[in-house]
This record gives sequence, structure tokens and C-alpha cells, in this order.
Amino acid sequence: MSVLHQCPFNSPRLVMNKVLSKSQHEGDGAVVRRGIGRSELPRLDPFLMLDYFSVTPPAGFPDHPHRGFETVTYMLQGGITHQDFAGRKGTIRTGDVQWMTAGRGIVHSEMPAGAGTHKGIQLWINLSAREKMIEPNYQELLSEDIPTAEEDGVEVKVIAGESMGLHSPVYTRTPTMFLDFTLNPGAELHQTIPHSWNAFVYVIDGEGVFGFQGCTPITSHHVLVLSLGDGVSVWNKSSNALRFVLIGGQPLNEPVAQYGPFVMNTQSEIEKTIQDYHYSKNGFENGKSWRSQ
Ligand code: FJE
Ligand code: FE
Repeated sequence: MSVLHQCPFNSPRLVMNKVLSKSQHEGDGAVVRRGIGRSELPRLDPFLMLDYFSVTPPAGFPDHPHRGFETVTYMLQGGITHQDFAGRKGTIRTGDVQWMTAGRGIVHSEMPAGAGTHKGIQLWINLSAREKMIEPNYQELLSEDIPTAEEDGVEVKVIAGESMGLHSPVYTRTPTMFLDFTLNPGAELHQTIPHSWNAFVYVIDGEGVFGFQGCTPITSHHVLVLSLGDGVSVWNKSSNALRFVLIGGQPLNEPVAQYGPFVMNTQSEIEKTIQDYHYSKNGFENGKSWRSQ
């Protein structure tokens, strides 16, 4: 094996911090493993929250608002039906993605689509001060529209950004990469990441060696915060498949004021947002009498 292949990066990213996502209750009876947005890892600019969720009816995420950021929901098993206060409604199923820009305001419900257990990942990405109050927008990608490549035992689904020469059609207002990798036993991966972006891994299944070859394998439901650098290397030295998402984003470097599902830059903007929501103003107009069905 060539030296180049062992370390193709000038400044390889290493695992700087490892956080186990433990189960907690959220919404109405739903269970989430919160990786980002917990005391050990309150946020990782531009990311505000990462939940690995599991919902079984009647549990779900009934009517609630958002302002000032984007939510990305990626289904791993089953489906979630969303309904919002502007009459938009849809179901995303295994492998589908909903990239929702809450902007100035969305009120919606996110509920399991049918019996059984429904699983996925929800990521919250902050918007810059300049874009917090933009019109809400949805980008929905069906599983078959997500660029997928496979090479030497490595499969990638490019949900945002680019990998293995493939580009996602998703428009990211805050520049973001979101890659879903599966490595067969014995496979290795070397993925470039823009140098100054914050990046992390969430291990979904199996165990992998991240950063450099000599590291201890890391098991599922850990968040691995990567140091800065030009890329990350991963090895699957186990006898089972390894699945993880690699997520990176350009930091906004702006002040963050958060009150639950409202994320602004200052406390006075948060107080304004609470009033807007309460009085159904400035983007929350449709919320006056709306209830999900
Ligand atoms: C929310 C409580 C919540 N993680 N993962 C408070 F439960 C939520 C919320 C979610 C959520 C929804 C899905 Cl589909 C998946 C989630 C939290 O809806 F937004 C606040 N503020
Ligand atoms: Fe929501």
C-alpha cells in the first residue's frame, strides 16, 4: 500500500471530542438520542441540534413553531407525515429527505405515517442574520433522487454537498455537506472536507476507526467532533457493515440566542419572536386558528 493512500491529507482531521447520544423523551412520547444540543455539546456552529429519533404511534411531534433556522429530516426507517399552517402536507419515507427552511416562521406537525416504529435523523442548521427572516421554503428529495455511488466497498448517498464526483441538488443557504456512508468490512474511506468548516460524524450502525489507523473503534450513537483539516479517513476493521453520516458546515460566527424552536442573534429578537408567535404576526399570521388534522 502506498504512503499516499495511507494518508492523502496534508492536515488530516482527528476526533477531537466523542459524545454518546443517550435516549431522552421529546415531543409527545417520542424518543430521541440527542447528539448536538445537549450539555456535553450545546452546539457546533452552524449546527444547533442533531436528533436520532424513533417514534411509534401515538407518539410524535404535534403542532409547534420554528423561526430562524433550517430543519433537515432524513428517514432511516418508515415515514413521517408533516403538515404546516400554510396547507403544505407530505410524507417522507425511508431514504427521503425534507430540507425545510423555517425562515421567518413555520408552524407544523411531524407525525409517524402509520403503525410501527419510524426512525430518522433531524438536523437543525442555523441561518445567518441576513437570512433568518426569509420566506419559508421546502426542498424534498425522494430516495431515488439522492445521488448514490459505490466504489471499493464504500457506498455514499450525497444528501448535501459532494462526494465521489457526485453533487446533491439541494441548495444550502448555510454551506453544508451531509453524506450517508456505508463501509463494508475491510473498506476504507478518505473524504475531503473544506478546511475551515466544522464537521462531525454520527455513527448509525456498526463500529469504525476514525481519524487515524491506530484509533480505538467507535460504536453506534456516538457523535465525533472532528478537528479542522482538509479531510477525514475512516476504516472498517470489523466484520459487519459500518454506517454513519458525515456532516460539515461553514461556521457563521454570529451570536446565537435560542429559546426552544426560535433561534435568533439577540435576546430582544427572541422576545420579539415570542410576541410575533403569540399575536400571529410577521410570518406567523397563518397560526391564528390553524390546527393539524
Ligand atoms: C421541537 C420539542 C420537540 N427532534 N426530531 C421541542 F420535540 C421538537 C421537535 C423535534 C423533532 C421532530 C422530528 Cl420529526 C425529529 C425532532 C425534536 O419537533 F422542535 C421543539 N422545539
Ligand atoms: Fe419541527
